[in-house]
Amino acid sequence: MGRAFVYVILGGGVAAGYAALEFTKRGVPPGELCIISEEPVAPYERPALSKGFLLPESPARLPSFHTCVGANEERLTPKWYKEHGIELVLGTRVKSVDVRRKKLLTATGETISYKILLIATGARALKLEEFGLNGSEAENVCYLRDLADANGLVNAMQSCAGGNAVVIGGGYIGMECAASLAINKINVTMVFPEVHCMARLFTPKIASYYEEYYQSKGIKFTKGTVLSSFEFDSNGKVTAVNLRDGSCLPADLVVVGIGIRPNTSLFEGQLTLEKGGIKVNGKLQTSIDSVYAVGDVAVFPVKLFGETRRLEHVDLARKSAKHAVAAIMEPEKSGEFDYLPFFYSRVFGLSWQFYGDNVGEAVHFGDFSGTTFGAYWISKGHLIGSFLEGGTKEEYEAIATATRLKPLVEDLVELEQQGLNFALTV
Ligand code: FAD
Ligand code: NAD
Ligand code: ISD
Repeated sequence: MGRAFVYVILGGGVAAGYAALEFTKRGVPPGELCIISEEPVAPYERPALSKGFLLPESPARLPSFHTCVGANEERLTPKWYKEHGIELVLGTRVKSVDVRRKKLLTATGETISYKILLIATGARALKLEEFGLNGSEAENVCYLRDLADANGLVNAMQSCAGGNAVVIGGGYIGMECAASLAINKINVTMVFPEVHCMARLFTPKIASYYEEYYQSKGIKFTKGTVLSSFEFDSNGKVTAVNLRDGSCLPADLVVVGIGIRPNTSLFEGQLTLEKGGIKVNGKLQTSIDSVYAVGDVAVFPVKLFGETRRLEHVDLARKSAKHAVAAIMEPEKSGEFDYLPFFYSRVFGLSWQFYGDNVGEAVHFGDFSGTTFGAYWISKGHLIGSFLEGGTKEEYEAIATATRLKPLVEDLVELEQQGLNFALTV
């Protein structure tokens, strides 16, 4: 015997919180919806963990950043779920799913059945061990994916005041954690294999702006190499980081951000997987009609690009969750998901937004020695991606609108001269 629900959300992260809000907006009756999460707390805005949560003064703490405050919606506290008759099964890992029988088995031995399953299992941080290294278990080696990791990082930072941190990885976690560590007065060296930071998105010109800004805050860069091993003390704490280029960096703290893997393993052999994620259609529905997937784990059709993608960003988690619930609750009224990819970050006093796709030729604009600059990406004669640092709300809206329109661009020199005005007047 076990419990039975009409709707079950598997995973209790960003997408789960936004899906719950949408279910209630669409009138889900009390007792019909359940969220099962391995995390011990109700869904929260994960982006806060590398930003407000790590501040030395007045840091963000739950309950202040439960979903759905990140999109200026209601804040869904545990009390909210109770009042809406939504069952929160927290601190509980689902260890198997049978999509034909529509049943889940939890690690606590409970069977939970559903009519409709919404998969929102997100992703896990890649470990050094997966690259043939060891040391992840040392108490001063930190990853950052969930609240437990963030608490561990805060503790590690507190025992390392004025000391040395090595940040492994030059992506989002690397950049945001390096900034937070510097704000906490820790000496930071970033190590990554590429020639510049944020290689998946930034052009060399954009990257050099951020690298110079970081250097002005005391952050050092060791580029074009990777970790080869750690030195440990007799308590198993890391004391230094050996790099493949032969250099050695002293370390009181190591933060690792070397990418993620979507949590798909429960569904291997049961659902169609593609590009490392769970394949869904324009209704966010998987290869089994009663199962939907959203957020980091979903590979979905991006109509704008005419191909499927998996994206690892919070806006997608929020919007795909909302669309999936609309498709579940009112299938006849809901259309195909038509998503404009949107990424952003905030570090120190900097803030950027990106819309669309970063393929083709990049055309830079604005003042790279000042505070507002950007880039457009032109592919097959059309503008298909836009990046802006230091914009106003109206300017960000303008680059988003322009990117969605995919306007024809005949003269790249003229586009460069027009800069932001191109988006503002398109
Ligand atoms: P998640 O939020 O990861 O939630 C997945 C949930 O599923 C978790 O609660 C997990 O415990 C649970 N789960 C997984 N497997 C099981 C299981 N078997 N049983 C039970 N529960 C399970 N994106 C941006 O666009 N901007 C940002 O500034 C930004 N900052 C970020 C900062 C950090 C530190 C991190 C880690 C990510 C950040 N992101 C940011 C990315 C963004 O947070 C993710 O894209 C988003 O959280 C994805 O939402 P999700 O619901 O798909 O997955
Ligand atoms: P990432 O993919 O952004 O960056 C991974 C980085 O790891 C690469 O840039 C590379 O420099 C480095 N790397 C890869 N293999 C390595 C190796 N063997 N040794 C050393 N370095 C190596 O991933 P992340 O920074 O770990 O971020 C994790 C997830 O969190 C992503 O999904 C990301 O989108 C999300 N996140 C997003 C934001 C944001 O959107 N503002 C902020 C934080 C986290
Ligand atoms: O999108 C976000 C983001 O970047 C955060 O820090 O949501 C959070 C919230 O603003 C919650 O504090």
